[in-house]
Parts: sequence; C-alpha cells; structure tokens
Amino acid sequence: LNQKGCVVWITGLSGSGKSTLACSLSRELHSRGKLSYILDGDNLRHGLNKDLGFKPEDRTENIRRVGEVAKLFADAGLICIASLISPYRKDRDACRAMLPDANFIEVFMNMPIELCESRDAKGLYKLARAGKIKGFTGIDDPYEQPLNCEIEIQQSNGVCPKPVVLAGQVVTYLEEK
Ligand code: GGZ
Repeated sequence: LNQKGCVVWITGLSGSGKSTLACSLSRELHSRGKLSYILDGDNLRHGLNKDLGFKPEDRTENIRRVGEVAKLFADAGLICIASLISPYRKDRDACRAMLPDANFIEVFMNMPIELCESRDAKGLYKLARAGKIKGFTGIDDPYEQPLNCEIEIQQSNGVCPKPVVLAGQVVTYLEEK
C-alpha cells in the first residue's frame, strides 16, 4: 500500500456539510488509488455508539471512541475521515493527541448557523427552536470553534464552494504533506 495513514477530522455544525465533504473526499482519494474509510457520527450512533446521547459527557465519550477507532485505521495505513460535530475543543484535542501531530488534519466547516439552519434536512433545527430537542448544538449547546485547525472551509461571497472543490483542497493538502 503506497500511502501513509492519517486522520482527517471534519468538525462543524449539523448541516454544515461535513458528511457531504467526507463522501466527496473519499471518492477523490479512491480515484487516486488511495484507500480511505469514513467514520460518520450520525451513522456510528446506530451501532458502536448507540448507547450514547447528546449530554456533554456522552458527546465526549462519542468523540473519544471515534478517535480511538480512527487511530486504528490510521495505524493500518488508511486515510480515516471522521465526520462528527465534535463541538468541544478539548475532545478534538484529545483525539489529536492520540496521533503524531502531522497525522491529524482538522478540517473546520465554518458555515454560518443561518445557512445550516436553512438546509435543515431532518427538521432538527426546527424542533430545537421549538424546544422539542434540548441541547442542540448551536442553539442551546455550545460549538467551540477550532483555534489551530489545518484547514478552514468558509463561504466566499455568500456561496459555499462545491464539495468536489473542497475535497480537492483537502487532497492537495494531504499530497503536500
Ligand atoms: C446536535 C444532534 C442532536 C443534538 C440529534 N445536537 O446533522 P445530523 O443530525 O444528521 O447529524 C447530527 C448528529 C450529531 O452526531 P455527532 O455524533 O456528530 O455529534 S457529536 O459530535 O456532538 O457527538 C444531528 C443529530 O445527530 N442530532 N440530536 N442535540 N446534533
């Protein structure tokens, strides 16, 4: 296998485009002959993490487990793409600390909450605004922005770049490392 393992950790609000970027990145890597695997928070909560909810200590445990699994994939030589809100800085930093520094690439989907909320694919923001979901990230639970992420994704002139463009940006970063 002609590649070194690493973890690409995508963090951001619900609806910020994490899963879409993860899929696009995986596809771009595949087309370059690179093996990757996606660990998606929402999916893992149906299996590995189905005992966990959204209380702060549950989120912390969710991130810790995914960090450990991501490390295993990276050790095996894969590019592991983790896509979770991971709202607390200390939890993300704990995952970073599990790996050699160059092997943890934090990608921050820095999208305005208005945009995320306008997408609201599952209607969760609406429920959170109505008080029917308590402790929703960005509404009544905090999102702590990264201070030292490797890649920050933002809108330019009010438009979010296409997923394939963003994926290309991450691939370029990985190739240069
Ligand atoms: C945030 C929630 C919540 C609360 C349910 N807060 O965008 P989605 O819907 O499809 O994916 C989100 C998912 C978040 O799981 P993570 O494992 O990524 O979260 S964390 O990293 O904070 O542990 C969202 C949905 O679950 N969801 N309730 N209260 N997101």
